[in-house]
Amino acid sequence: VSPPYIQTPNIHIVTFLCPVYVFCWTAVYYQGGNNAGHTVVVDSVEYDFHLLPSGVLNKKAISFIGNGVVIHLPGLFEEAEKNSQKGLQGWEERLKISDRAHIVFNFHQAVDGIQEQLRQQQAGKNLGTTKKGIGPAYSSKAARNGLRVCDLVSDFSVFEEKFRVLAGHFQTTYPNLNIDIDAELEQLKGYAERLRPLVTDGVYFMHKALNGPSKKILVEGANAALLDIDFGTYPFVTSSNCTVGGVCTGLGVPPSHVGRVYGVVKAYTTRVGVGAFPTEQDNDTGDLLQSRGREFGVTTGRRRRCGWLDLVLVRYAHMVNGFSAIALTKLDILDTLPEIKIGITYTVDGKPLPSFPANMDVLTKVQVTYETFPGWCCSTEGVRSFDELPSQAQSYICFIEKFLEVPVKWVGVGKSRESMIKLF
Ligand SMILES: *C1O[C@H](CO)[C@@H](O)[C@H](O)[C@H]1NC(C)=O
Ligand SMILES: *[C@@H]1O[C@H](CO)[C@@H](O)[C@H](O)[C@H]1NC(C)=O
Repeated sequence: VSPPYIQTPNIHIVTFLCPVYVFCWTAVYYQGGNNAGHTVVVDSVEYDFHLLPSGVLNKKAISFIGNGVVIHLPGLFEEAEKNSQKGLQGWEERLKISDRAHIVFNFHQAVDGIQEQLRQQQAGKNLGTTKKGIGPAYSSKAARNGLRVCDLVSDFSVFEEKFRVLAGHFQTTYPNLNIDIDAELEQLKGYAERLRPLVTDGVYFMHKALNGPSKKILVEGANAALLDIDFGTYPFVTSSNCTVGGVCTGLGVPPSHVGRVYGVVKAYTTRVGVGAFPTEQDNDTGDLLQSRGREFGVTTGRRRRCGWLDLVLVRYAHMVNGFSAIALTKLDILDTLPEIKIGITYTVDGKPLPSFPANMDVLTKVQVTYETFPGWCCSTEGVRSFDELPSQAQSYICFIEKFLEVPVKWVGVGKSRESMIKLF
C-alpha cells in the first residue's frame, strides 16, 4: 500500500498468528454478488468492479471467484466488457470461477423487484435492495433448489430440466412474474460455452494456492460488516456473510490459513439505503461530509447518508473480525470542520449498552454519547507522514487506536481518496 496512505506509529502491539497475505498474487472474491461495487483507480483510470475481483487488473495475478459468490452471467460479461473498454486486457486468461458458485438468473432479479414492491405495500418499508437478484438467489441456495456453475457447464439438457423446475417454482409463488424461460435458456447456453474454460474446482484451486510454492493471497469481499446477514443491522442487510468467517466458507479455506485482517474504516460513518444509523447527521454537517466525500453508492449512484464516526459500531465490527490493524480512510474530508465528534457509547433510557444491539427497534432509539475534538481546519492533502499531520488530527487518530486497542496503520488523505489505494 503506497501513498495516499501514510504510516502512523504503532502504539499497540498485536500478535500475528499466521503468515501474512497482503500483496496480491492470487486475488479472490468470496461472497456477495453484483449488488455491491468498488471503484478502483489504477494509473488514473477508474474501473468499477461488482463481480470481478479487482485483482484481475494485475497481469501477474490469478483471480478467482469463490463458491460464496452468486453470479449473474450477463452482469459478469458486461462488467468485463465495460472494463475492457477502459483498458482491462486478457482477463479471461487470468480468471477462474468456482464450479460450486451459485447462479443468479434473470428471474431472480425480477423476483427481487416484486419482493421489494410487496414489502413496500405490506409494511410501507422496503429493504433498499439493489434488485440484482442476490437475495432470491441465496434463497434458492438455502432452499436447495439453486443451480450452480457446475450444473451449467455439464449436460445442458439436465441443466435445462432443473432450470424449468426452479423457474416454475417462482412462477407459482409470484403469479405476476413474467419470465421468458426459453429466451433465458438460449442466452445461458451461449454463456455456458464462454464460461467453461474459466470454471475450476474451487476447493482444489485454493488448496494448491495455499500449499504449493509460496504465494501472497488477497481476499476481497463485498459490502461491510454491518451488512452481514448474521451480524449486520438485520433485516437491512445483504444476503451473505460480509465478515471474516465468510472468507473460509466462501472459498473453502481452513481458518488456520487466514493471516492478517485489515479493517478499512472511514474517518466518519456512512450508510447507503435504509436502516437505523445512530450517528447520522441529517443536516449541514452530514451534507458537508456527503459532498466533500463524494458519497454516492457505486452500484446505484444513491447518495450515502453521512454522520460522525461511530466507534461503538467499529468496536463491534472488530469483535467479529479481529482486526490486526486499521486503515482509516478519507481523513481529509474532515479538514474544514471546526469541531469533530466521535460516537463512543449508546444509552437507552439512561442506561449505557454494553455493545451494539441486535434489535433494530433498540438501535433506532439509542442516544449516542460523543467525544468532541477540535478540528484542524487546514488541508492535510499533501501530508505524507504521521508527524506532518496537524496535532488535532494526530489526537483524533490516537483516540481511535486507544479506544479500539487496534493500531491505525494507514491513513488516507489527499485528493486521491480511498478509491486511489494503489494495491499493485
Ligand atoms: C455465508 O457466506 C457464505 C459465503 O459468502 C455463503 O456461502 C453462505 O451461504 C452464507 N451463509 C449464510 C447463512 O448466509
Ligand atoms: C444535526 O443532526 C443531528 C441529527 O441528525 C443532531 O443530533 C445534531 O444536533 C444536528 N447538528 C446540528 C449542528 O444541528
